[in-house]
Amino acid sequence: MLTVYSDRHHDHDGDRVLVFGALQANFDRPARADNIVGRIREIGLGPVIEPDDHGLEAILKVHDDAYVRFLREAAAAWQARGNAHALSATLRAPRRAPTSRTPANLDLDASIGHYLFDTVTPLTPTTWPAVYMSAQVALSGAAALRDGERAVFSLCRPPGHHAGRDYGGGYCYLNNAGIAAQAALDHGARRVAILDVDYHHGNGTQDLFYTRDDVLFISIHADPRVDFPYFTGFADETGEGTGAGCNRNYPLPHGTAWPQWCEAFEAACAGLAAFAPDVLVISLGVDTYQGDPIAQFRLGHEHYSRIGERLAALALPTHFVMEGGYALDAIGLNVTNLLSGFEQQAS
Ligand code: Q9C
Ligand code: ZN
Repeated sequence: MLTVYSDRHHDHDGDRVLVFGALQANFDRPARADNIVGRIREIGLGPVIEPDDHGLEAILKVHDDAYVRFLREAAAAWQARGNAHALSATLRAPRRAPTSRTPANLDLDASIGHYLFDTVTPLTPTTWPAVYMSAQVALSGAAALRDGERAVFSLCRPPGHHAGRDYGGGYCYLNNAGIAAQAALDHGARRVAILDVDYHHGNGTQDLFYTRDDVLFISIHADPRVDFPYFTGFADETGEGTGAGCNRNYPLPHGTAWPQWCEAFEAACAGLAAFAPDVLVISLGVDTYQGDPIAQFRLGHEHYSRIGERLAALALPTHFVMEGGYALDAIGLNVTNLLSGFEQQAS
């Protein structure tokens, strides 16, 4: 399988983040992507190519202008005031404010609270180049699929599925999977399905496509009553207006092991097949692994092979887009097991 990858993710390294008032190591480390690409090269999964630059326009199909400007400029403005450490959120808007106005002139207090919904998503002066390149990795994966690849792996970092049209959070800034899905539609696909298997609900992706019927979004994740992102991912969120019925959530309890995960996965696969999309995008998180330091599911290495095999049986052009996974010693194996399982079944 073809992998699209750029070393530029190293530019994003907000090493310490605020958790419950204390500075802690950021779980989104550059080593995550390094270990995955290392393992891909080690087992010879296939060629690893650099992304092309598909420009900002494809990003702005999915994201708000002012939000993108904030991502590009806020950290430099912060540094120009003499701050060396990364900028991160400090406030949030109170409920029932009469409007959700865009803060004027990049006022930093207001902007950071308006655009970033948690304190674990820091902005450094070089976050933007990394985030931009991560989106270009996904756009290049989408282009390779159009050029006839059966399946492509976009090794994105930073991840994207918690980012919405005008906000970021949960280590995410631009929604790479959403950008790739929209690019597929803009190049002639009539329907795209996105299956999100990351441990956390893909709140940003759900939000991007919630009122649309050209994108089916299905997510299997930890019950939002007990885990991040807490406020979305419930089973009764099924889409609105034209998008009614085109959003499906499978929340599962802490401690979920393979049989229970697989049951939700089988239901999701049936939904994907019935939708008959032209392209399938997989938001590929492997934080469902039993050894993940921030998650509470119990999948083992071998289960990722089963997931890959089952996805290949859907017989759809498939675009894997990297999301979460924080067990540094296992992330490469889990990802390559899934992609190899897919390849073996597909061939
Ligand atoms: N004690 C993704 O997997 N919560 N994002 C961190 C640390 C945020 C996960 C709490 C989890 C974000 C892409
Ligand atoms: Zn996750």
